Amino acid sequence: MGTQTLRLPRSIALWVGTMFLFSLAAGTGSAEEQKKEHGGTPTAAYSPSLTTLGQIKVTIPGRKPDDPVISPEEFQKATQIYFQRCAGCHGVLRKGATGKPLTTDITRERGYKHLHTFITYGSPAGMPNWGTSGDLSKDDVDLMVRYLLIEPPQPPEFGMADIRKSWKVAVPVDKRPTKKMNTLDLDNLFSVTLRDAGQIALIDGESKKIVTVIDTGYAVHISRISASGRYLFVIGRDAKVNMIDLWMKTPATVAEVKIGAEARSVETSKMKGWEDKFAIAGAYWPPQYVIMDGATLEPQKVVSTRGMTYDTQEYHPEPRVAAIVASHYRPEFIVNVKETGKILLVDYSDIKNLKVTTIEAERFLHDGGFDSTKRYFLTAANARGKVVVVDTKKGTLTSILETGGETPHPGRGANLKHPVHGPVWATSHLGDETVALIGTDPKGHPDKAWKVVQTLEALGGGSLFVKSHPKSNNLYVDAVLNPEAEISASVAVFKVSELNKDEPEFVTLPIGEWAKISGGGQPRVVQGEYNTAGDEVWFSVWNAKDKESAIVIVDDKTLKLKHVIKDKRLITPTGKFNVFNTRADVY
Ligand code: DHE
Repeated sequence: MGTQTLRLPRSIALWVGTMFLFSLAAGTGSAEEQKKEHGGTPTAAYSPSLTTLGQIKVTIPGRKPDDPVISPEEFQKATQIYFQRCAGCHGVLRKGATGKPLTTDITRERGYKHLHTFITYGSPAGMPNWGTSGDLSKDDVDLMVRYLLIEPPQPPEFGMADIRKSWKVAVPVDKRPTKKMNTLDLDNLFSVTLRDAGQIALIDGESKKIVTVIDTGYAVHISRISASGRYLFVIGRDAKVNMIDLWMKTPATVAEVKIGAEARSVETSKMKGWEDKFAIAGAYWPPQYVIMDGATLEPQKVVSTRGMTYDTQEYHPEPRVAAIVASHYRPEFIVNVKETGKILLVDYSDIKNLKVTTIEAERFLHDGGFDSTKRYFLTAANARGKVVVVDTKKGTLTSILETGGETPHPGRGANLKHPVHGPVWATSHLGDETVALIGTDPKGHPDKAWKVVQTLEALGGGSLFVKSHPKSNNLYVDAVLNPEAEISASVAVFKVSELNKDEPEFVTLPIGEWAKISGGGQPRVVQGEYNTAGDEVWFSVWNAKDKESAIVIVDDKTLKLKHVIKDKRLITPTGKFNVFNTRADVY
């Protein structure tokens, strides 16, 4: 175990962080210079994609006489590439998001050659070098340029009629068990995303054995658990929600529904008196959220998020729904709307007369979690380098602060008891090695609240998740998307009790090496998750679909390897959600 041996030079790390914005106005050099300058980056690799939308059949919209020649097959192929690679930054309708608009008035003015150069070589301002990286062939680049010169297709809406049509109850409520029918310790069960298999594995925390593998949506993303701990909700990128009954002899899907064409988030009602009553899921396309019955997933209400940006108050046609959490203080879901920069407090106590409080926050809201009291929701406006704090008890904005790093990405964050600054919440950054610790105790430490009280330096850029536990003295920081294979397969661990030092050192855990993966690949180590007792941490060793992956379990006290889970069924494991920690928001 070395100390600070794998740090990425700050200059590279900062470069990584500036890669979000696509600028058509960036300068051009020689082809060779451009090749050198515009390598692929973690941030570019992490740009939201619309994984499933491209599979919907589209037709070429209203052709004009001077449109470039393109066949219907080519148009479909280009649409698929566009949704997977480009729409995350430039928008489904090409009206712009973190990237510049690519509407035909702009693309036609720039012309074929200009667009060809940009797609081939990228730009220092954030456009990936799709051509020189080999991600797109010469023919694909040519196709994409022609595509951008034609009006974009409008993907279909997905309203209540479609949602209802997709709704299936496999086991009605009265046919479900009335008590737990298995001997599993449900609180210590882990739901593990098997991303590219479109499945989740339920793994027993004690024996570390796979209990069952359940088919879910395509490129499944996250799991959340009902307040009682009985029902597990999983969402695929294709917006399919599976509801799994953990009381069954072998847990299985009891209901499913599709709430849109593309989605990332699902949550359930947690307020006292409303446990297991409702579920909610948020879509990337169409931009909407859907409130469902918590026992059957029957859709109750679909609400569009289209509307004005919080600042310039201009219409945005496709503001995506990012993280959703459930308040512990009010019967409300807290819904991040990415592009308009609004946080919605959706009151589920009266769905018919739905009351929604709209908080002006910041654009590009992504992920986040609660402070240790579960009163304050801290969430990253990642492309703006900020964290927004919402008081979920009062239902108001508390603060918006700069984290000082490039592209904060907390996951749900990590809560620590800092030896000097009191309770703090941590976020790492996608764009550099820093970890920002933010004071969260306005009563006990008023001068520190909602300020960055300390900045740590971990392994390098490309971090997505931090993790700690109320019973632990450790803070774990991954570096999933770091370009260096050794760094992306390692995790940095800080001792919380030693954070009083001027430059706290960390220990590097070579998790990927510990997994002893056979058959090659370049596995990345992603997202720590504690067991219920808070004495071990699980990391995914995430390899390609056709390669061996693993889950590595670390003893939290000794920081030594405790166990490696390997199984043929463990295909592309990414997120892991311990039932107790997820339902009680322990992190
Ligand atoms: Fe995620 C959470 C969106 C890529 C693993 N991811 C989230 C959330 C959102 C989101 C909005 C918060 C959900 C919530 O709390 O309700 N993720 C996106 C994207 O748009 C993006 C950038 C690209 C995409 O096309 O999906 C993306 N995410 C990834 C990955 O590549 C990861 C590393 C691997 C994977 O499984 O695809 C990944 N995202 C995760 C995980 C969480 C998550 C493990 C939950 C973390 C937690 O602790 O709660």
